[in-house]
Amino acid sequence: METVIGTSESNGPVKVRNPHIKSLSVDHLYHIALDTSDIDKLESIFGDVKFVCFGGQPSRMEGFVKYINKELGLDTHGPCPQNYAAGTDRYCVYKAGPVLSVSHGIGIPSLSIVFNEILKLMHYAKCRDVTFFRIGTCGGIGLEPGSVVLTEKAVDGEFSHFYKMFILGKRVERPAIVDESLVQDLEACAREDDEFRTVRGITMCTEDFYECQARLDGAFCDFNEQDKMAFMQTLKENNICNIEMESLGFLALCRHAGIKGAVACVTLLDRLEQDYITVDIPKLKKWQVRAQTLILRYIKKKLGIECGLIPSLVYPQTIWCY
Ligand code: R2B
Ligand code: URA
Repeated sequence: METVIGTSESNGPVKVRNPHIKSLSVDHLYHIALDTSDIDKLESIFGDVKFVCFGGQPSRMEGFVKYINKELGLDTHGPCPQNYAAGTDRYCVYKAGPVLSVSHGIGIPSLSIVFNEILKLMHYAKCRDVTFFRIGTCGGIGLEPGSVVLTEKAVDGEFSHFYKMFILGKRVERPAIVDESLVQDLEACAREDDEFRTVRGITMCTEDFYECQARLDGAFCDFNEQDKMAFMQTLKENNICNIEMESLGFLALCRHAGIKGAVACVTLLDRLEQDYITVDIPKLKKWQVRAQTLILRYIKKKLGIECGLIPSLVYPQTIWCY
């Protein structure tokens, strides 16, 4: 089994690990409703992307792109997010300067489809040194709701950090390796005076929201409160501090693609206390911005904005609405 430590070196050009791609006259990125019939156009629109931020919900990712636009000073002509995947309602794809904001739906299968197509898009657009983030929500274990968790290791329900899939009838395992220095850099983006805690920890990634996350309130349940609490205790003993549904696939895909990737999720509830998410909408919106804020600070640092550089000088090719 491979045990490779994550690296933080820049990735260079975005590559696809598929020799057959070259022979396609037009590649249809079906689920994001884009194709390669005009590759120059793809490059002119997306060629400056350096950060791809994935999150579950389209509306959240639209909100995120507006936030980035504002914070990077790109919206002086008024907020005008264009959904480049408007030809489909499967996913959304927005752009603000060097940042792409993409929805991935729920679970690894949904994430993996849009990941494949966005990776190809970045490749065709000749992007270089791109970092991927998943900015999401999760259930915390013994953490105050509204905390931000940076995944230092993702594991499945058996506590294995291998993402398993079946290809041509064979089981293939790909390790979900976190880029340690990226996690450290993100951790350094937390501030003492933040009104929320940022922690790093192990994330359990499940195939389901209910039974696999030990919930007693799904349509199916063959265990009781005691069993559930015993399992929560096991999670704690294994230093697992949050549960969600994409981190394992996301980190394994990033590593397989040679892309630096990290996962930052806000906890919506403490699973030691409850199963049902009771947070009201205004609070939920406020909490969701927390993980986004951390990523924004990282992006600003990388762009040198905190050093006083003007964004439009860093990214002269920024265009407001394509
Ligand atoms: C967190 O929240 C979603 C389930 O409600 C899922 O996408 C996840 O990982
Ligand atoms: N997302 C999950 O997958 N689980 C939770 O408990 C909350 C959000």
